[in-house]
Amino acid sequence: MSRQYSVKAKPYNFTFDLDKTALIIIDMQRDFLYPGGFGEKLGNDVSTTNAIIPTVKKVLDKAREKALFVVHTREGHRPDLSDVPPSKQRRGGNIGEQGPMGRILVRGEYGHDIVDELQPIEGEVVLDKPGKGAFYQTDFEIILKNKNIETLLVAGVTTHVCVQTTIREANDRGYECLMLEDCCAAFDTKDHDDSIRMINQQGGIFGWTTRSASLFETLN
Ligand code: TIU
Repeated sequence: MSRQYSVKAKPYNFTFDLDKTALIIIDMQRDFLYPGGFGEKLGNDVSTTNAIIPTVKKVLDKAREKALFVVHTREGHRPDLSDVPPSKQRRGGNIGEQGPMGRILVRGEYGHDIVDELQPIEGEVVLDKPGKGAFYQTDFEIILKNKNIETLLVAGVTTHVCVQTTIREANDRGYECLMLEDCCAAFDTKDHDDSIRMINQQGGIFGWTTRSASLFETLN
């Protein structure tokens, strides 16, 4: 049976083969979704990022039902902070500090982990990344290659930082990306809306965007 689907999207319908598609969920970590974490320490209100958890969960459930390959990323660093670029530390100076959810953005801490609702299950990949993009200093590309993945459905936070960076990196490497608009969030909704336009403009310069309802219509 064919696993080829077409979903309503901007700038035009997105066609993909489920067997060559991965769902990538970017940085749905407590540090970005709950008060007291990295996101809030940078001066942001985390209510917008927190609000997408149920929608991302619905898409994750659908992906699991359809046996899609799922990758969860986590932004964070070694406990000795040896992989934090000094420039990142200077401009987000609280990495490694003790917060209410443990040391900020440090691997192994409670705040660094993915929220309970979206915890990975057996067979799903967890990708720890030190930067914004999922390809930078990780084994993401070799994993996608080994799994025969050509297209990425992209969810997570924040739209204008780690989501956009990852989509741009993927685009340069030849992957087709469909960003799931209501499964992504920025702290400021203007940054979110601007990012959507940047991705799908100029005939899909970086990829396609759609809402989860369109994906559910397609994958019913
Ligand atoms: N600051 C901000 O909007 N985001 C990040 O620092 N990382 C991610 O987007 N995950």
